[in-house]
Amino acid sequence: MVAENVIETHDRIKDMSIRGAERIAVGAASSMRDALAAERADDVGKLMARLEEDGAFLAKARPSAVTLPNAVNFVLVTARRLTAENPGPDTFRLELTKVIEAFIKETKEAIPKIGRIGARRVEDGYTIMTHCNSSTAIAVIAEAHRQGKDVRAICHETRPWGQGYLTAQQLSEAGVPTTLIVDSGMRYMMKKEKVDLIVVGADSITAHGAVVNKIGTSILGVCAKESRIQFLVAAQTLKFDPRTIMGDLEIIEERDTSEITDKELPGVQLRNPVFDITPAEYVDLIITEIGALPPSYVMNVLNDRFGWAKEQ
Ligand code: RUB
Repeated sequence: MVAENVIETHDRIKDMSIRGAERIAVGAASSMRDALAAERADDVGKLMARLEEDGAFLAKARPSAVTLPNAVNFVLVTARRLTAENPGPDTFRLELTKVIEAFIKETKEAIPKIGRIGARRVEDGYTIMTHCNSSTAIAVIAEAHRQGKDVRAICHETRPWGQGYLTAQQLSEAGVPTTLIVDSGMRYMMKKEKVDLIVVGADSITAHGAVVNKIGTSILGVCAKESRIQFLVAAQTLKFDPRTIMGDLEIIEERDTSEITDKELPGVQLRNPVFDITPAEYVDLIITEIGALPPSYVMNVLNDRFGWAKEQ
């Protein structure tokens, strides 16, 4: 049986009370750590079975959010490696908890680091456009402002959930002069306001450097290319999706259509895809905690950093 706290975290990820890729990863890893602490079994095999069952259940909560399976896999791969050393149950718990806590710390420190690296790409006087609510993209814009650069931001409403309202609020609270527009105004405002830079986040990034992010991001990419505006993606390497190495396609989540409207529309089919894919050729740089990378570099990171190619 899946641990109760894990079911609760799963449900909160699914209903979006836990949202945003970093919080999803931290939430998943912490719930596996807490379930391990609460498990009374005193044999490593049973503890491992607990982790495997909880992990498999958690990973299903949001199919497009790669940080979820990455966090779960990180815990499971580490746990499996530990069992190979034949530890006692106490050592197993202790060692695994230490590694999970280090993972959570590193994950939380990645965003301010990306903010500092990304801010190097922002010049004084820049108008920056962003989409949806990415804490990583916000970190870049807010850090540039904190460093004394005169920057302005334009955000999109981001239908149907309206995450752009959060972004506008957060940037404004950080002191950045911010404008909120409807999604369909992005191309008009890009030209009208002479946008200098686009910074968006990512839910996941494929081995070939394509970016999965909130629906509308790929339109922004096309508009940016048309206007020769640099398109930056701010995302930690935990978003790089190892599943795509062997040619698996990203799953695009479709959410309940009641999020779009509660109007009766007889005979009309409603669809609510919430992410889209921006091909690598629309992306200038991916700003990560290990530096600014061209999209073609993602495969090297998956290989060098996570050893994924070797694990396949
Ligand atoms: C959020 C979204 C964000 C990315 C990156 O969508 O698309 O751009 O998750 O966010 P949702 P961050 O609201 O559907 O989760 O940079 O904070 O990880």
